[in-house]
Amino acid sequence: MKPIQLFDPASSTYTYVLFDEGTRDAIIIDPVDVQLERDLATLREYGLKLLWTVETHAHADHITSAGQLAELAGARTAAPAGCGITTAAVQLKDGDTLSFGHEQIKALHTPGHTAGSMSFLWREHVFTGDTLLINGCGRTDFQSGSSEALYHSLTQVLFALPDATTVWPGHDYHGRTHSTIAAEKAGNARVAGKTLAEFTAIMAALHLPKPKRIDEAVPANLSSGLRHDAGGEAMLTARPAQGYAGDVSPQLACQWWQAGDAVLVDVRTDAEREWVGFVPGAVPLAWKQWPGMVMNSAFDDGLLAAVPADKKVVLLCRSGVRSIAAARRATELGLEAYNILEGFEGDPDEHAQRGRKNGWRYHGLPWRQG
Ligand SMILES: N[C@@H](CCC(=O)N[C@@H](CS)C(=O)NCC(=O)O)C(=O)O
Ligand SMILES: [Fe+2]
Repeated sequence: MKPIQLFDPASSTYTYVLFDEGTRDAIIIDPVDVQLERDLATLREYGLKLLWTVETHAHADHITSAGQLAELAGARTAAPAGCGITTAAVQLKDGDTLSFGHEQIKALHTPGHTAGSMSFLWREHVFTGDTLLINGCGRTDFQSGSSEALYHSLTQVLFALPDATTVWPGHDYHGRTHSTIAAEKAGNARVAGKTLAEFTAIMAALHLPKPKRIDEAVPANLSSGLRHDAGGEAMLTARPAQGYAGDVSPQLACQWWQAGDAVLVDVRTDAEREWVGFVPGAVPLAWKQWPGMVMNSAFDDGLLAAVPADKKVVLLCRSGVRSIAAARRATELGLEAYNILEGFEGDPDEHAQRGRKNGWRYHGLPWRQG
């Protein structure tokens, strides 16, 4: 049994989908935001239920789709505890396992590329993220990288695995797909047969250019990819969007709502509302659309009953993903529909106290302040 290996050409990132052949429960490792549709299609094609999204580290070169997959496919998010990805539902420690059906992966803490970096062992396969690359390894010159730590992770943790273990890297920049522990132990140009001092000298002499998207990607990835559209000044005009009237800030939505110009519809599930908090006066109307599910007529009926023809509708969810789908549907039904950016997400400082199972957080939403 082999993992499904998917490639993002823009960042040369490999994403992996593993699943239990009987139950069809699945896990995805290092999903990339711009490949969301491809990944959802893969899940549909194989008939899989996504239980987990897992990160090997907080990436510097692309943005994860973990947060979006959590919303759209119902997955839970997991990430290495040392990576500062505060939105991840499960903070993995060395040796922790995640189960999907009768299968499980085991987390191996392999610091060096970043201090929190992990590899994941599944059967006779190891997913090495940017710790071990084919005939290479992750760089150690930013994001808490350490060539000493990486040398230890490579030689003591990964090279201690059985020789026949298949190595599935987080990237390859030369079109190679996989390797083995035996091959890397014998021939990896940076580490095979090298002393720590030699390895450290090689790493110090790499002088690689900084990843192009690092300043945008790292902060976004610390929130499972959900917050890169957020921040800055409150936006007080609607921003045009594809397939619905526009995106609005929570502040603008609140102004419209309080002025009686708009109906506020909360498309989160009952469970989310209960855990995270209600928005008093909002119309609760859950948007459910898992892969393969047909149209949700309860949503249509509820929406048309709640929104008079002369009013706008502003749609709120947890992070601003489902509310986009709901706004598109509302538009098809003839309404002037807006998506509230960021949804109920928000203040990261509150997260530690409020975040529960899925990292849900209270937002400093205008309608919560009074
Ligand atoms: N050129 C790429 C960055 C490539 C890069 O730095 N990759 C990192 C992984 S995030 C690395 O460790 N590379 C090791 C190497 O190229 O030897 C970009 O601009 O995004
Ligand atoms: Fe990386």
